[in-house]
Amino acid sequence: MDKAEVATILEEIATLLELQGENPFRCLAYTKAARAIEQLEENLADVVSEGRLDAIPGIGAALRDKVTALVRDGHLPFYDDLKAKTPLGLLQMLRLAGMGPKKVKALFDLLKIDDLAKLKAACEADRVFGLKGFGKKTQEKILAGLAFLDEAGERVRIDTAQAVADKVFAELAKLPGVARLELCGSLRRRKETIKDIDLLAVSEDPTTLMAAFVAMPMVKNIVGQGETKSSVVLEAFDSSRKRFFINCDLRVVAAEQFPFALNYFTGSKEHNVAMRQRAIARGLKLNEYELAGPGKSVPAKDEHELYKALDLDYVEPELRENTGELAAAAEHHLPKLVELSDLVGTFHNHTTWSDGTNSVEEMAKAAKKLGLKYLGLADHSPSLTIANGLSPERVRQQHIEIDAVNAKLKGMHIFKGIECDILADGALDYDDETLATFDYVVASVHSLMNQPEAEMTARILKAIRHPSITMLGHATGRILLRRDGYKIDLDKILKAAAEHGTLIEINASPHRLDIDWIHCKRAKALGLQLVINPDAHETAELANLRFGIDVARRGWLEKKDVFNTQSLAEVTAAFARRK
Ligand code: DGT
Ligand code: CA
Ligand code: ZN
Repeated sequence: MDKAEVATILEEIATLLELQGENPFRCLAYTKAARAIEQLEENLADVVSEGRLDAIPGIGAALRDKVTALVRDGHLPFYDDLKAKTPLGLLQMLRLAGMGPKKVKALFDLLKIDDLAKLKAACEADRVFGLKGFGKKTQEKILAGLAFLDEAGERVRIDTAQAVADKVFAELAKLPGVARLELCGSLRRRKETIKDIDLLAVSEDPTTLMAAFVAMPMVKNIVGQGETKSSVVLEAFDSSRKRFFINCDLRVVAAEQFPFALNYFTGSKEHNVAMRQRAIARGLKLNEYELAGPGKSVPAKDEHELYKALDLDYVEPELRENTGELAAAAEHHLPKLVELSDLVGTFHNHTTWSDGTNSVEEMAKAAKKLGLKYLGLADHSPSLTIANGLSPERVRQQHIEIDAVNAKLKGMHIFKGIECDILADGALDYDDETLATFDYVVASVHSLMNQPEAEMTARILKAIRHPSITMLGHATGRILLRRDGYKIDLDKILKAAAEHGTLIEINASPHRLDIDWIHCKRAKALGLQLVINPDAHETAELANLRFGIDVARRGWLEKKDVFNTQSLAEVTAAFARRK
């Protein structure tokens, strides 16, 4: 385990101990130790192996042994026991805004509340208000938090779900006798948010597989365990170290059923219904186990053969939303979807010049390592003061640095870009003279996001028509599971972009995925090109390009529809033409 993981667990222990009503000083010791480990400048594994943990202030003998166990063995029985004896309901209550361990414990001690349903009932009956430490406001806040959970249906972002699924695969793929193991459901279709993880396996020994599945360390609750289906609640932490829970179902089928089950459990439900109707129209019956005609079963060794049996071309999982894919498959008109390996470079990225955490050179080297040939840097403009936006003078200095790195680096070209704010009235955040010094300009809205629709639409239209603008960044401004986009007439904006040759970004940050896949389809129909940008604020986030590819594929985009599949020479020429 690395520093961050150890620190997370120590903080967790502090929380769990507090829930148990442990003495505050003991809890605080874990919090302090977590901070000390997190701020350690050296490699934690080295400190442990050289026996120097004791030298860190705040780490005594007991903590030393626990940290050592975490680093060496990757787990700690003391923590596992603590987790196991804490009910799921209490942990779910902790996730509500404003609810710390003290409050959760008080509700449990005083009102015997140990799950969300009881909490809701108590708030509605006005029994929480009036307890020590609980005002009217707190009670309202709890109810609002519960309502939000209901509405969001406890979905998680695709990156969060993917990280959990990767761990499950690592646990199960190593088991003997597992012939197939595949992801199904929304995660296989690469939807932007995920309710639960669906897995499908073929195994010679389902009993052992199921036993291993429910015994995984991440399992918080076993919902059901059987030979053909088991269901568990997994506990994990997202990238901002917030605890979350996600259901995971594992089904085991016979090898000959696999293609049918894979197809069924991949969905979407609407796609399945359309498939079944098509089978019926051919006198066949399709379900999760087989395709069958009167008195005979129609075999398929994989999904390709299943589609073929229904006179269809193979439909990629990302397209299975019943938005015309079956008609296109029947007429051999399906798009050849863009792939991650088609991307040659990308344009919307930040460095330490504004609010990024890596330098120009570090970003360029990381991009090269990913196999890209060019990287566009687009730091923030002056009005974004909290993000340390660049004044015209700092723009000039940054350009000198970029020239120097470009002269040094082989096989990687850095483009000089900027993420220029679209001001409240649609004006840009630099004078024309400064704008002319960039290779390209990403225009984005970051302020006054609740303008009325007509005003916001006019504001963005004005920017799109500005001759210096190359692309529109995160067009709707949505943050997944947190806030809706600005009120805009997106269709008007897409039409204007088509008219002026402005590119539309697919912001590949898994927090945004903006514009949405459904709008990609519309943009493509209008003849627009899109550009996939990770909006990376650190080197690791360049890899978020893969989530942008997911959106593009769900939006039926081909290589030619994506601007940054072009070579360095082509992009250079395109920028020169625009100027
Ligand atoms: P999610 O979990 O909400 O992110 O989305 P999915 O698509 O993973 O939905 P889920 O987990 O409820 O079900 C997995 C797949 O199983 C779904 O995509 C299609 C199939 N399925 C589930 N329920 C039904 C149903 O009532 N009818 C049909 N035809 N298929 C279903
Ligand atoms: Ca699912
Ligand atoms: Zn931005």
